[in-house]
Amino acid sequence: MPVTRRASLVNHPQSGVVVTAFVLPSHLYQADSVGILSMKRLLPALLLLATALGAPAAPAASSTAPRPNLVFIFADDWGWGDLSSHGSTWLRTPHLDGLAAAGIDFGQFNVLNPVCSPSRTAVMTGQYPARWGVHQHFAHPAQNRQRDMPDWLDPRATTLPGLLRAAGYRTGHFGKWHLTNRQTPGAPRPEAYGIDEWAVFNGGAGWPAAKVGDTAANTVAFIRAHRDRPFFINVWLHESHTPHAPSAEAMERWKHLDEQRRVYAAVISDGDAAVGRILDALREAGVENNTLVIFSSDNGPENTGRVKRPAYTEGDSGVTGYDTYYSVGETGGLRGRKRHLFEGGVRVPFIVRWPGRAPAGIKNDTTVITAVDLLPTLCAAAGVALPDGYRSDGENLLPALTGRSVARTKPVFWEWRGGQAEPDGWPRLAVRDGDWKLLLTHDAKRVSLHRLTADRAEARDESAAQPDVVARLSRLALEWKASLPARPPEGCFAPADQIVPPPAEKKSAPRKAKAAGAANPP
Ligand SMILES: [Ca+2]
Repeated sequence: MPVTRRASLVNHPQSGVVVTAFVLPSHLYQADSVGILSMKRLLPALLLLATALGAPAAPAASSTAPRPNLVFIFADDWGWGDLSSHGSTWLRTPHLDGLAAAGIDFGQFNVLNPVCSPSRTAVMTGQYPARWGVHQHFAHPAQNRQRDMPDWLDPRATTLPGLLRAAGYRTGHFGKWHLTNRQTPGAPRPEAYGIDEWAVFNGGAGWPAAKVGDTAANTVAFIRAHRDRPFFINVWLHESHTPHAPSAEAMERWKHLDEQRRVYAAVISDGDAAVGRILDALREAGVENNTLVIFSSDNGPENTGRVKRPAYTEGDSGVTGYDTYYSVGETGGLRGRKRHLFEGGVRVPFIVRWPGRAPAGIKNDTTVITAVDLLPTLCAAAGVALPDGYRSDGENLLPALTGRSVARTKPVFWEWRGGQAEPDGWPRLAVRDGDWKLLLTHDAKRVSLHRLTADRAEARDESAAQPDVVARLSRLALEWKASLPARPPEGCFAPADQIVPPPAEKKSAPRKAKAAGAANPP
């Protein structure tokens, strides 16, 4: 399905003034045979004009309107540029492109950490992951100790599914979990975080492990079972994380590509197909028009491995497949990748489809929306009040999901404690306020300042020319850093006598199983 970009909300790079550009498909404004615009043709254009000028995109939901279902699809390591509708010249994502054509494609969505567990913690809690001591991915408990981390997300945290469940939603979680680790005994199960039904991989030690390839099917079954009540689903896809385990069908489709691109294109096709199956299920269940669907990714694309290794089985997910040599995802011109605070690591796709509320085919490049905004925004969409005493680090940006260009009021903060490989891994903190983003070391002695609205690629460091901006943003970042807890939360550690020492990773060992469906592994 071709993407039609009917209107774009763009930020003027020099003045910062929001201007509205119209790119109307020609059939909307072509004169008819007698030289007069027919009303049938003109009406869509007028509606579009009203929407773009900030008029309500659709009548506000009345008190009798059914509460919307919420489906949050979170891909893994899926780069901003890994969609054909984002300009990829070799990847094909017809279902995601169709989703964008039927909704809003946000150009400035940020996750709040460039790796998995902390990024997902921000989604679940609406708070910065460092507030819960989640600084990197949940690993073996011994490694978590070295990183000064808990072994799981503190179940005392207020969570998005927990709030929705308390308000009468049926909640499901299918696919990746990774709010603890497979080598971690004693971790609270998803019920402790507000999940009614789940089938996950990357869960805790001893949990029933779902197959990676069953994520869409499990989601579809949940939709069919709960079509008559409001529901919330986390769909946390495996694609395009390693080990890459493409289907035989997808591998056959892309056999004309070189082997690196073949595997990655097949993985992207499988992820896109999973989205398509879920969208089909919503339509077939008769709930498509009352369901808000979001597609996003937990961080930017994985760094491409230099050495081609044999297929292996990963300890965390139990998946057998191929390593990072095949991770050739793209950022769409953004600087950095996974594990970097530059935009390539933290700016990811964010597509919202909400029939009747979100206008179709809008591209919003002005609203800066982040992972911590999802809890307050989706609770607002569901009409669920936030509890007393809970304080989100994000804000309710629901108007943006109905087609308006909204300016956020809060700055955005990032922390990174992982590897510091040059040239893009060195920043330990980052802050964005308005157009400006500052990346800095913990002592602020090394900084890099970028005006993102004029320098999307973060190619020009303006710190020397803007000392006042550097000083202001450095102070903000260091004050935020000082506000974070010094220690991980109590009570979130595996019992020492139950911890099994980590096995050695067997990446080069002979393997019995092939990658799922990969009939002719490269
Ligand atoms: Ca990830």
